[in-house]
Amino acid sequence: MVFSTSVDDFRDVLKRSENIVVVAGAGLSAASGLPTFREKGGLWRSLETSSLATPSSFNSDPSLVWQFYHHRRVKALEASPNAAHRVLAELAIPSFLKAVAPAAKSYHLITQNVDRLSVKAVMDLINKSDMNRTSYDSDDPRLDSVIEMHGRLFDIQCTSCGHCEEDLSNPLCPALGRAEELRDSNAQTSKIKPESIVVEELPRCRQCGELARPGVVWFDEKPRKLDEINNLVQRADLCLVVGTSSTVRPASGYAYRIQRHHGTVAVFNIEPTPGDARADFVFKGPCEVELPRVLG
Ligand code: BJW
Ligand code: ZN
Repeated sequence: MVFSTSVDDFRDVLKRSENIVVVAGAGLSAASGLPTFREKGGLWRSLETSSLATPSSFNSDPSLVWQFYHHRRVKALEASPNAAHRVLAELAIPSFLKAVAPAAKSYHLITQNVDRLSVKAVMDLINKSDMNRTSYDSDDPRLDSVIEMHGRLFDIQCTSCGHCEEDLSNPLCPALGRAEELRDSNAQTSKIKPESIVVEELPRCRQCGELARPGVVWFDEKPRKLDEINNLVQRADLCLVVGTSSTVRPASGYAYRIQRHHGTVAVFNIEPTPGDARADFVFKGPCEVELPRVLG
């Protein structure tokens, strides 16, 4: 199939679309200063994601894996939503959605990202539009449009009792704070392996005191909200694939599934992806530029 790059043709499709989903990956947050997983040099200390983001890596070296996630937490805490997060967040507000997609009945952003920036972008918009509001309500239905299928970087999950809670503190525990300082001072020497922290000094569960882990989804684990996602994919007639290499299942298969029942697929990426050959539209370039340009 030869894909189109026509903005006008895409907008015609958007105007007719009823159930819209976005499938997003790390490229969505690249302009917020958060590195992607599969870019040159790796995400952290030249280690592959596949050697850190697995239950077996955590079981054999929880100190190493916690230091990786602590570093990611610090970066994500400092980051703000970019223009791509903001334009996608607008679609979560019914009046904005109707302006670009008058036939739309539903809109959902299925994100593989754990940085919370898509939720933050929606919260920022809600706070801006509701003048009297000083803080957001986490039960606001407009936030349900963001589905964080690989969990959340700021959730701390017990390895024993399963208790899970959000913790935005930095550092999460003194030992991780010290290790991050040491990492910064050794940055020039680019040490591959950090100092080891004893398990007792790593984050512990507030309920039962056992070792806690980051509340994210690692390889071989079940992604969150799969039933809800499958229902959305089943009925979607337009799918925007934004900033993902489309190499990790099950997210990598959603666009094809939507296309199989005659939905339209539009890819937004700076690089060619495995899905381009089958896509209906490809908008090559930074999504923080292309999404605002194309969605208007
Ligand atoms: C820009 C840009 C800009 C840059 N603008 N674009 C063998 C074969 C096939 C599959 C498997 C297999 N063995 C096992 C599997 C399944 C496995 C899998 O898919 N593995 C493959 C790697 C082979 N999947 C799983 O295990 C998943 N679970 C599962 O399938 O469970 C089944 C199940 C069902 C029911 C019950 C029980 C079980 C779980 C996958 C979990 C992935 N976890 C991670 C870590 C999350 C926590 C963390 O953040 O640390 O998720 S790995 C990592 O990859 C992370 C990401 O979400 C995910 C996807 O990466 P993403 O987002 O696409 O990033 P990149 O870096 O790859 O791409 C960035 C893109 O952006 C690039 O294309 C750039 O060009 C682009 N870009 N700047 C636009 N400005
Ligand atoms: Zn516990």
